[in-house]
Amino acid sequence: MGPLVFGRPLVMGVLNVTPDSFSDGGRYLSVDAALVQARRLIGEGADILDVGGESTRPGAEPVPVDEELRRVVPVIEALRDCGVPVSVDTRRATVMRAALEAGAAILNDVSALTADPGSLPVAAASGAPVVLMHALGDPRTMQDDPRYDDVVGEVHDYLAARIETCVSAGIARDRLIVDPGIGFGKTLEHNLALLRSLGRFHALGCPLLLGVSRKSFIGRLAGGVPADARLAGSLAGALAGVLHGVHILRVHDVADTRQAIAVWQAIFQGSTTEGS
Ligand code: HH2
Repeated sequence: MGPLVFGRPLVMGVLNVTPDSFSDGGRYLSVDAALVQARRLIGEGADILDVGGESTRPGAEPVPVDEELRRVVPVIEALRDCGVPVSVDTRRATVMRAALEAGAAILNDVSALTADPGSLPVAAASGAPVVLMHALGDPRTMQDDPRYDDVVGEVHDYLAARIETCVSAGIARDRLIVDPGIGFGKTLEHNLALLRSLGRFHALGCPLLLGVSRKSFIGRLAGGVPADARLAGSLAGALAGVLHGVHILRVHDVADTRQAIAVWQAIFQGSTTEGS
């Protein structure tokens, strides 16, 4: 696919084909159940579907590569003609390659192509857009007392360095998308500082992706509500992203997010194109 086009923030619908994802684990494990959910997300207005076969929630154990392949490849294959681009949420080169062959159009790597030495060449050869996300450490340990002197500056500089590494490896700059990685090796205060300063990441010159949907910092701010009761907080976080001009919102609740964006844009940008 060509570079993504951004008239309004695009909505990336989350499709976790995992038994243990923090908010929807176990719901879409069979191909049929995943496809029902995919169709629902598309019907609700998803611009991209993000298919993942390995939970990256804090404390999650890695799954064997064969198991990750078994989970995501048939679903991506079945979504080949679904009408929206599919991204694959993986840290593994083998899964990236298989997903691209099955029809995935975007690579989404929460390790910013650092977890697997094979991923940089696969991404470069693919010509696909790549999401580079910041994480401090890996999911097993990332929430064990994460520390920064200046979280916004350090996340910015990390992403800047990853962009340069990717460009040197042959990935065109206009294929790169950056993401501060809310919840990935960050305390509540770190997450809030990043959300307040998202605008600073535009200096990186790449589209910005934000994932706040149902994350635990929302539970912390809302009296410990479980993941499936965090819609209102998720929308508040998403609108913070819209305020700061993010290009892609990664969400579980597509219709609600589209509605929030439409109202926001009508108020602040005078855009009342229904459903656009
Ligand atoms: N968050 C999660 C997974 N992948 N990718 C990007 N680019 N940005 C994110 O913020 C992000 C991501 C975690 O959410 P989820 O997929 O719902 O949970 P789990 O990792 O438990 O499957």
